[in-house]
Amino acid sequence: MRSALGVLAGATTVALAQAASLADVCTTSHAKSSLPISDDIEGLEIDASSITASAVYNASTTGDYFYPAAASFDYCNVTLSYTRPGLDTPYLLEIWFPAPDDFQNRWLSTGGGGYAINAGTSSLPGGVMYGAAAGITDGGFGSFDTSADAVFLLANGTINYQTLYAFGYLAHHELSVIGKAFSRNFYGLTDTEKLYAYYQGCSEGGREPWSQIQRYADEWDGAVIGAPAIRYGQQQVNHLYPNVVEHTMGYYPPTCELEKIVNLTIAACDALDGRIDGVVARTDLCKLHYNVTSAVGAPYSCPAETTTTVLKKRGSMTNTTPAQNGTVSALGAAAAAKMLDGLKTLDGRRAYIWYQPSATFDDAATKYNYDTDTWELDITSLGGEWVARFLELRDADNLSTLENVTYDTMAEWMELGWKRYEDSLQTTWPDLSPFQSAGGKIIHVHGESDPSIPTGSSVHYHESVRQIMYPNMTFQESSDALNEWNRLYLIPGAAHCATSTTQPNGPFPQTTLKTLIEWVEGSVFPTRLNATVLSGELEGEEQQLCAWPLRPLWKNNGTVMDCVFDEASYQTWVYDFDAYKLPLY
Ligand SMILES: *[C@@H]1O[C@H](CO)[C@@H](O)[C@H](O)[C@H]1NC(C)=O
Ligand SMILES: *[C@@H]1O[C@H](CO)[C@@H](O)[C@H](O)[C@H]1NC(C)=O
Ligand SMILES: *[C@@H]1O[C@H](CO)[C@@H](O)[C@H](O)[C@H]1NC(C)=O
Ligand SMILES: *[C@@H]1O[C@H](CO)[C@@H](O)[C@H](O)[C@H]1NC(C)=O
Ligand SMILES: *[C@@H]1O[C@H](CO)[C@@H](O)[C@H](O)[C@H]1NC(C)=O
Ligand SMILES: *[C@@H]1O[C@H](CO)[C@@H](O)[C@H](O)[C@H]1NC(C)=O
Ligand SMILES: *[C@@H]1O[C@H](CO)[C@@H](O)[C@H](O)[C@H]1NC(C)=O
Ligand SMILES: *[C@@H]1O[C@H](CO)[C@@H](O)[C@H](O)[C@H]1NC(C)=O
Ligand SMILES: *[C@@H]1O[C@H](CO)[C@@H](O)[C@H](O)[C@H]1NC(C)=O
Ligand SMILES: *[C@@H]1O[C@H](CO)[C@@H](O)[C@H](O)[C@H]1NC(C)=O
Ligand SMILES: *[C@@H]1O[C@H](CO)[C@@H](O)[C@H](O)[C@H]1NC(C)=O
Ligand SMILES: [Ca+2]
Repeated sequence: MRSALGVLAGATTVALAQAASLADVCTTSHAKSSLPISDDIEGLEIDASSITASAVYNASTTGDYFYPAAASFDYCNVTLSYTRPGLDTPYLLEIWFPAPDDFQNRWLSTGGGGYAINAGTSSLPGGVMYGAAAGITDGGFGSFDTSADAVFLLANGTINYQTLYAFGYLAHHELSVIGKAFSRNFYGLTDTEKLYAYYQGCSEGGREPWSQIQRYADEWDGAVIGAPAIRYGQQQVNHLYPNVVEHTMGYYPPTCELEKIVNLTIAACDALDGRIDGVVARTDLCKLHYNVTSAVGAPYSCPAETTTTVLKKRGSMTNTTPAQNGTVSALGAAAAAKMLDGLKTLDGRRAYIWYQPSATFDDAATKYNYDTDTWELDITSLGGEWVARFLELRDADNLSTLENVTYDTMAEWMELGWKRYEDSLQTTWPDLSPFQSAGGKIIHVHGESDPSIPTGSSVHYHESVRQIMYPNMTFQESSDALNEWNRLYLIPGAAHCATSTTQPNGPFPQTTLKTLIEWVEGSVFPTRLNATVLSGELEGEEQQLCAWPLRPLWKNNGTVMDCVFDEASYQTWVYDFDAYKLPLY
């Protein structure tokens, strides 16, 4: 398909590309003759015999949170493997090359989620539809379906450092270096023709681009970064925080009780943003004005429910909850308040932060024991696997107990992971001067009701970059200077890399890569970010999100959204991590 962005590129498309059809270029012989030479790819060795190429016509997609639907597009699916000299393990790449007529001199790297370095091929249409050759890497983990955690230990106690550093940052660098050089040859670009390079991804796929931007100034012209899993040492342990709260208090809240607290929070805070639409666009005002203690005594009821979660490597897990009726208890509200406050050491020093009020309490989920008719601890393996495998270096998927685990243990685990993986997974180096000097642009987004990575995590990193890069400027000057090239937009009501079912009228910025391309190639400055309501009664409504540190505030009875600044709200996003002696960026 011809992209709506044709006007911006096109002019530079070379003779070969104009003359050739997809069938002409989508052959193993053309792919082999387009292989970059070793010098152009930092000495990596591509196995020419591994190349496959097959044309795919009339593909379509119903869209995704990060790209819209596309009725029909064609591409050449190319796969190959390469090695680093001296290492045996091959790395696999899959690249989708648009038809020559549709190619617009663009490259797009895409990433993964959880411990996966790619999201299968699900992110690739988002590049092809904008005339970009788009790729994924397997990280050298053995297959595109193998996650880093599956090959992280060579044996109990022994880290596989190739996996660690490939996952940390190297495999993505290599994907870009090979992908860009290969694309230039595949379409016959001359040395003077510009190939624009981009990245798009969310969650772990949001950590991966920061790993590159922090190290490689020239790798890309711009990146769309969603809810990044950065500050890894803290982030992964943090999933266990509500389990430790429950275990410490000896109170295991019924799932319906926490669901009711979320509903009451949304109801109480909805209007604070100036518009009654079931969306808490100002969780900061919610923090200032709503206290979960007021939920005590509210009646709740939920029907019996069976949910099945598919677990990698472990089949699936079915969780059944009975019909529930009750009233929110003082202990339930106190547990929620403690979680919302974030992790502090036993002597009260802050070690980390929690999700914003209005986010669901997924990590806090308990399980029902039908034999004893009680709610019990259900350790989340999101955090449990991190502690068992990456901190204790045991080949295990989960922790079996939280016995003897205190808030201080949590803080110690966070510091251990931070130190051990500072140069691979932590991913919070705040000096991005080389990337900025090279002209790089960043659009960073994060759901304001994210229940898996704290929204404040993105805010804190953004503010760290501002303070480190512009130490001598006023707040206003440094915010303006940062916003010229690195912009953060919080997404009202959105969950983790997605809309939320509890706030269905919230918007999502589905066309952000298009906005980034227009900024980089067309100098269209994204003062506000286009977003569309994708579900609920307001489905189809368009909104323009505010760039941090400005915050949304609806006026004229919820018909016009302004972007405003107020100091008290801002201060709710400022954290003093005094549990550590070193600064936590
Ligand atoms: C793709 O769709 C077009 C239009 O519907 C059709 O003409 C063409 O034959 C299709 N190509 C293939 C390979 O199916
Ligand atoms: C691309 O080609 C590889 C190798 O033949 C194949 O395994 C993979 O499924 C193909 N991908 C798509 C989306 O067709
Ligand atoms: C919370 O609100 C949703 C609708 O937004 C509703 O379906 C659900 O039953 C409510 N849960 C409780 C516990 O009231
Ligand atoms: C919430 O209200 C309770 C009870 O009045 C009080 O003890 C607590 O300090 C309040 N919490 C906040 C964060 O203001
Ligand atoms: C819970 O309360 C509702 C409404 O009062 C009632 O319809 C339902 O039967 C009750 N369920 C249980 C399990 O007691
Ligand atoms: C590795 O550690 C796990 C978890 O402690 C244990 O179950 C397993 O038996 C150990 N494997 C070996 C080979 O020692
Ligand atoms: C993790 O282990 C704990 C303790 O055995 C168990 O309660 C929990 O269900 C496990 N979680 C997963 C996702 O396997
Ligand atoms: C908890 O601490 C006690 C006392 O030091 C010790 O006996 C016990 O083995 C510990 N439990 C676990 C699971 O580490
Ligand atoms: C900030 O000001 C100090 C003291 O005037 C100066 O030494 C330093 O170089 C300045 N830093 C920057 C980044 O301009
Ligand atoms: C953003 O939305 C405005 C108004 O609907 C539209 O004119 C503009 O083209 C959109 N920009 C992008 C990059 O989609
Ligand atoms: C304000 O908006 C609400 C909800 O859209 C509507 O019900 C109400 O009539 C409006 N009030 C005025 C004064 O326009
Ligand atoms: Ca609202």
